[in-house]
Amino acid sequence: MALRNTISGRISGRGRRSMSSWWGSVEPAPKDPILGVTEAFLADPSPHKVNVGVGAYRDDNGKPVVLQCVREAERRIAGHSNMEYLPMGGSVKMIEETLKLAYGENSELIKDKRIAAVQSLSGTGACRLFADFQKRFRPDSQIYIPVPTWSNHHNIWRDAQVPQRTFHYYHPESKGLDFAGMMDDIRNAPSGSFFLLHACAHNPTGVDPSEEQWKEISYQFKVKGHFPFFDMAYQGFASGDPERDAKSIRIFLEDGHLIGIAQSYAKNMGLYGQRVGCLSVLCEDEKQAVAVKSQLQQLARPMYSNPPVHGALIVSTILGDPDLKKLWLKEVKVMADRIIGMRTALRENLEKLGSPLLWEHITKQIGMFCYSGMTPEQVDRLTDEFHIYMTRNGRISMAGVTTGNVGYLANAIHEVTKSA
Ligand code: PLA
Repeated sequence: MALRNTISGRISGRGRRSMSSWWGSVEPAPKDPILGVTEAFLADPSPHKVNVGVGAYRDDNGKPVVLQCVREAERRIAGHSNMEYLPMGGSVKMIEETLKLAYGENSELIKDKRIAAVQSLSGTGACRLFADFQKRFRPDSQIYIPVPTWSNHHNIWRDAQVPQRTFHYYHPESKGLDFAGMMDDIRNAPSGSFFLLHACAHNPTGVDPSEEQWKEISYQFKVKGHFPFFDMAYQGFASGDPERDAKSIRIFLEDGHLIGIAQSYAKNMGLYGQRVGCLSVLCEDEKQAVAVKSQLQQLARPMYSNPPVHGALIVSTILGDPDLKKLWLKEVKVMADRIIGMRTALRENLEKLGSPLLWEHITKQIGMFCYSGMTPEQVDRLTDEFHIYMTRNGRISMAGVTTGNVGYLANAIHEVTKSA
């Protein structure tokens, strides 16, 4: 007893100091510009509050949606499937169906086994796995990222320690694509550069190149020998038809590019929290694809070992059954159409209020988001005075707009922008 007292007495001063200094230098992290908005929304007690921050689809009553095809798949899975580990690369059946959506139902590339693909932790995990792969095997490379882009792209490639460059994408005055600027940047980048492209429904701008423009982009990539990495987080949300939304990728495939794709079922199947997606890398031949896949698995193993099984089962159950797949396609279209309807309603409401600004871009832009052109200060006023929550870059998640809140939203936007 006496001895213990003596020892603890001797070390206590120093021990206490070092214990308190373990994390003494850790400062609070800045709030995430997107998910931080949800946190602030949840903390607001106002009954009038509206969340058009994160891109999460809501029905016209503002409620989260579980698709009927998902409910039916869950019913079929329950009590039947076991919960064993998936292989490191994930569910073979899920990947098979997922590749068909991106590369085409009858793709020769799939038949020739030229695609290295692994199930990923949704779209974010696919991007991160690719960034880590890029760093490991092309350690001196950089990534060209559009301005603007989904904010997390910057974090992903930063944490993978891949240096970032940017390329022109959005033209603030026209509120459309800065095609000339983009093409210049593609031409001026060192040959063999990596480029991040949004396959469809660009986040946050809602501005996509036209088919003709994609063809020109693909041509210039060929000339320069660039590597296109497609983030396809919204397949189906642009046009309502996943097949049509894969057009950009198909154009690049026709031109014979070797590409990478991040796919996500968060939005188009409403599987946000299930974290199910796919990373694929198109290779020169089967042998290369086998090698690349083994290395992707090697990256996954010490990070999370293998991906979650439930979401993969849902996806493979739906896409493996023609009737359920048909139902899914119908439900994707319903979601896309409701968003398009809300674009029209928001624009019409603003025009009816006599807004001095032009709001044509609300209906011209595509996908989940409207890049409104509002300033951070105007967004702050929306939040402070009207309890409307959105990202400070002026992005409105149209998926959170409903018949019930569109009038309130339009009125508030009019109030903060009318004297601009
Ligand atoms: N890529 C893009 C372009 C995205 O917009 C998102 C999600 C992802 C990838 C990743 O999605 P996943 O990992 O859930 O599959 N963007 C959201 C959510 C919807 C977020 O920020 O995480 C957004 O509000 O922008």
